[in-house]
Amino acid sequence: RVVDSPTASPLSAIAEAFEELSKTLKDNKNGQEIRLDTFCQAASLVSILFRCLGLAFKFAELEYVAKLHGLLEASKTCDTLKDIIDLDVASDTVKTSGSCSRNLRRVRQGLDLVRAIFQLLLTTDDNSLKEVASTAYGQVCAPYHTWAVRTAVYAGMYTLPTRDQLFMKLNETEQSAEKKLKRYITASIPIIEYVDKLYLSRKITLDW
Ligand code: 1PZ
Repeated sequence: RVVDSPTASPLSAIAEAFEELSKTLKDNKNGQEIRLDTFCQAASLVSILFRCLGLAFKFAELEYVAKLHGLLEASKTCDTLKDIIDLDVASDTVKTSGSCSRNLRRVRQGLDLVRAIFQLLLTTDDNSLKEVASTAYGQVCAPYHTWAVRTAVYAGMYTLPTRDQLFMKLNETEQSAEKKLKRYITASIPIIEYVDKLYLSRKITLDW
């Protein structure tokens, strides 16, 4: 099968990777488990988006990549997302800084932020990304971030590229991007819900 190269069309690569992941949730023969290594591969494609945002979001990229790296290391010994939560539950380290369950929670928030940004991009044609990005961040991530991080992120919003510039960097036009944004939204929602259920079904609340 021919797969779009991530450099030629980052959005296609992202949409495709998440569609593959969400398929495993429908596929009963896997017992509907998501593999940690496959999850990390898909999630790592998202960091391409950061590189289109400029230097102000470099720190966000480094943060995101660090969490993913922790999960990737764990994938050498843990097969599935469920395994890392079970291990952290057993050692009472679910919320411990740097633990896999905590890193997974952070990566999940990043994926949901991208989902929210994509959804808002479909509802407006404002050429500034500031409103879209601020609204999405305020809904999805800000409640869980410290005051210092929130302040830095909102300040960084003034340095975002325009919508035109973003699509150009992604090798997209308005028309070509629309379908791919929708594909990611549709595919990511069940994955995000699945990750949340891993915590909730173990009586871990999601207020962190
Ligand atoms: C096209 C519009 C672009 C909008 C850009 C919006 C960018 C928001 C950036 C959010 C930065 C958060 C940076 C630091 C967060 C840290 O507080 C936590 C600490 O976790 P801990 O160590 O306490 O467990 N780190 C994270 O949450 C991991 C990083 C998440 C960044 C995800 C953003 C993904 C967005 C991609 C947008 C293209």
